[in-house]
Amino acid sequence: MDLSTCTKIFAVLAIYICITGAVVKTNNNQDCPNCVDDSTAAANRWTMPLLKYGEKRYYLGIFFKANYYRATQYCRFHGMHLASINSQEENDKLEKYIKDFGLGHEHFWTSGTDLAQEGSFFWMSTGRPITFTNWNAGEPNNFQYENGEEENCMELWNRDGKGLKWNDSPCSFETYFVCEAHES
Ligand SMILES: [Ca+2]
Ligand SMILES: [Ca+2]
Repeated sequence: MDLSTCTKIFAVLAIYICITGAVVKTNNNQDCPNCVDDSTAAANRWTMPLLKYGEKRYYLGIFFKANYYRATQYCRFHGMHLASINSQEENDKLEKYIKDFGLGHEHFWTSGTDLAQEGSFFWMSTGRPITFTNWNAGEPNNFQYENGEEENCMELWNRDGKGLKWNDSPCSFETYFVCEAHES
């Protein structure tokens, strides 16, 4: 084999490698145009810092407002539940966390509800009855609206400047929400 032939073979081989590489790359893009390298997925799993409390982590759903059901669905889709609050300390930590984000004036869904039985509230996230409570004065009042809807879903709301107290609210109300994740 003379030098000229060797050079030609090398050139063809180089072109082949380039083309093959390009095809593979193109195919990857076609198969999944919106895919990102999932080697960084763990670091990017959450889009904002989570409040850690014991074995629980709270996530604030503040990128869109949703009714109780959609908020529930969103939390579940991301491997979480709407939040439950089981002590004053937990309540205070969550309240501070929300206030530190400058969102203390907003409403936030929790998983609390009396949808199953009027007046009997439980946490949908755990299925357990609500024991610790932080209701605002006069709540829960199960207010009935003109369209017949009553108040069956529990939100955090700073109604009168006394902090994020609990209020039963119509489940169709669209607002922010708190999800909770458990370490496993
Ligand atoms: Ca009710
Ligand atoms: Ca109410």
